[in-house]
Amino acid sequence: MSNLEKTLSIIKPDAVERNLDDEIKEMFKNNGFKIVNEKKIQIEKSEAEQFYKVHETKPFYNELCSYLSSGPIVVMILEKDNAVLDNRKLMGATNPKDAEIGTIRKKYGLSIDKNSVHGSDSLENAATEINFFFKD
Ligand code: IDP
Ligand code: MG
Repeated sequence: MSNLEKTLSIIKPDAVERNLDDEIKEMFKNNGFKIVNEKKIQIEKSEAEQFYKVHETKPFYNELCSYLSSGPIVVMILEKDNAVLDNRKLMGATNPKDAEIGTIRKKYGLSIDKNSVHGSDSLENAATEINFFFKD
């Protein structure tokens, strides 16, 4: 039985800055994801604060929001069967040091904060995050 889902992916500033966006997009496509919408943008810090509101009590919140708004990012809607979980698997662990071989963060991540990609962590958050960046 198919379970087609959409999830939100962000190629973060550290990866866009190193011109890795095309390579990372290829990794998604090679793993069965369809990029149904995408845009390269730079967001305001206030928008990053809204996007990462779930983390507002964390000690790294301020740095995290400064970082996400520090340069261009590529925001994408990815679609495939079980897209939410499969994207999390392809991304790898939050800390690239803990990420498995073959994952995006293992291959490209620089550190726990500059870990190259964001991905929605649940179907519910995927819908919220898609709506955040792609209203209409
Ligand atoms: P996730 O991106 O794997 O879902 P979250 O725990 O949701 O990880 O954290 C959101 C983002 O916050 C991470 O991708 C990373 O950029 C940053 N982050 C998480 N933990 C730390 C930390 O301990 N120090 C600095 N930044 C962190
Ligand atoms: Mg998360």
